[in-house]
Amino acid sequence: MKVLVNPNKNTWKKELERPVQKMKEIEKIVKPIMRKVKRQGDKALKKFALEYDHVEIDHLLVSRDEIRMACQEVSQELKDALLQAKENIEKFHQLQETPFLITEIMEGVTCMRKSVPIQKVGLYVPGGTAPLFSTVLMLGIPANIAGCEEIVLCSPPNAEGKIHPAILYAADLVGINRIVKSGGAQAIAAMAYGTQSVPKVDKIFGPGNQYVTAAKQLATKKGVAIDMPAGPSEVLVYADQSAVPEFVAADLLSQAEHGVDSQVVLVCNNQKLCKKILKAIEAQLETLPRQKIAKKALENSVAVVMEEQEKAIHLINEYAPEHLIISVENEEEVVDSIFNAGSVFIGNFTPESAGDYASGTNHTLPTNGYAKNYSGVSLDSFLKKITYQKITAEGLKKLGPAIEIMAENEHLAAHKQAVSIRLEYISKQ
Ligand code: HSO
Ligand code: ZN
Repeated sequence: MKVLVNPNKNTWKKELERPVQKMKEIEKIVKPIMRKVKRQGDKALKKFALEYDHVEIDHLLVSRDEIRMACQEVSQELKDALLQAKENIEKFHQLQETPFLITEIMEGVTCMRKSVPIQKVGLYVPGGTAPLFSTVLMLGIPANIAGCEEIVLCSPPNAEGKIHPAILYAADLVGINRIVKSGGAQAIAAMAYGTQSVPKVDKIFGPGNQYVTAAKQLATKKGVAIDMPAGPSEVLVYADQSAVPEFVAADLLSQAEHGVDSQVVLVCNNQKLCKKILKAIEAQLETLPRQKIAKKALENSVAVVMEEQEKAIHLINEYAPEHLIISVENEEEVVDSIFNAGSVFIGNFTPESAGDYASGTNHTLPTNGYAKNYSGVSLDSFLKKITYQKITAEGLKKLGPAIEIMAENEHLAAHKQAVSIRLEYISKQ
């Protein structure tokens, strides 16, 4: 982990650069995969399962029997934990519901707004080195609360042609019954175009590797929406003397273990504390089963000693971390000055893992600086808002002249006429 002491503002961008993603090269691989899925549907999905997952898949859809068996394989303690997480995530996302909005904006002119669910959504859950069954809850629960009519989940099969039992159990827990054994860019293509087993969806959600991300981005060109441009996980911890170095180290490592391309950033207010935290990282690293991955991620990572708090806050807002942990004495003041972060964790006893799994907030968050202009996934991500209006004759008499004059000045005579013709009619009544 490189250490910077009071770095000058004009060096921040360079010094805190995230590991680069070679999008153009990846697109070259992803485009033909997507084309094949578009043309051959299920047949292509099976072919790619053989090629990339090294397994022959007869039935792409997971059967009821497979789900039943998976439920038996999951331990009771994990089931209990998942239930606790589900309860909290459900509570927090239910509270995000907004009421139907109706107002008489002026006499005779009523405006309304209603949330309606996106009808068909596709959820992608990566397999790979860590089975992220928590993501099933983070996406499935708000999709259910929103009332999405069709929810399809794609996840890659393992060498035995199975999806991890905890992923299947979590999917069953949130009532998702169309689960497809397909991963990577081909799964995204299937949800974007539709195949015999996979319905074409309106919006695709979920994290994934660079191929999945590229496929999601290409899907947007075909009229499918996506949750956000996703990238590798990241965390920034802002600490002062009130922080516990061992806690900070553990939090940094918790994100570093996600992948070799993850990035973690430490910002602290003095060199002594920085040294203590780096030492704690070294010690804890030795005990981690995924230390190889975490070590690689630490090579892309930075510790910044920033003595002035104002500058530290400026740097945090410029970096716009996916996760921000604030472990400083004047936490409230600092929290209030943060504008760019996906999700914020406050105080010594709020590890980021809490939000990753079970506290209730969503863990699908903007990475790679997108926290400057994107929100994380929430109930809203599964809804659209439709506006309505109803104007009475009296209302049009009052509002009509303003519309007419605006239309005239935009040189749009037909717009004006749509009002004038009615006003004339009303005046003859
Ligand atoms: N930290 C990840 C989510 C996750 N962590 C799932 C563990 N499981 C999102 O950035
Ligand atoms: Zn995590």
